[in-house]
Amino acid sequence: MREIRGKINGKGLKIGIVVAQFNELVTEKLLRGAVNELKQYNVEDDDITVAWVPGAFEIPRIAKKLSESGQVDGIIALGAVVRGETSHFDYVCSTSANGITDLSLNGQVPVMYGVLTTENMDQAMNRAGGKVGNKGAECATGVLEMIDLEREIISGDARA
Ligand code: INI
Repeated sequence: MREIRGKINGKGLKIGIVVAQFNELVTEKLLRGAVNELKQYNVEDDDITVAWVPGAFEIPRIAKKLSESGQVDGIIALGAVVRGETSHFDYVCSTSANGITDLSLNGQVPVMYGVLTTENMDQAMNRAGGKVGNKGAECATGVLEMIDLEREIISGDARA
């Protein structure tokens, strides 16, 4: 049996983070969680690019530009869509998720989905460093794991 698991080591890696300004109270906590975790795993401050977009709807376009730029090894998308605050919750959620999924499958580098979709602000805050952890931090270890996993598969090292 061949089992492959990506290593979580950010040394020398460049990471792009696309973060929504909408519900910034939540998203800045997701961002802080992601950045702290990346640094914990040896990503240099200078190797982190943070791009702020207006809302979750705009994330896929800018994430695509970053992916195509060749400037990053992986991307983290961060946002917070809260049902209580919008009548077009489902639309914003699905367009954002579909765009990020498309980029994840067809783009140049791994992409992590750190867009919270919750019924209310409490649930969002709980997932942004509260009772249920920090989705930004989860995405940080996840992107490092994905980058290594992909490299192992592409290089064939996994077969060694
Ligand atoms: N954008 C979010 O990131 N979260 C939300 O909860 C939200 N609500 O509630 O509407 C939201 N809307 C803005 C949207 O993402 C776009 O920025 C806007 O429609 C302009 O294109």
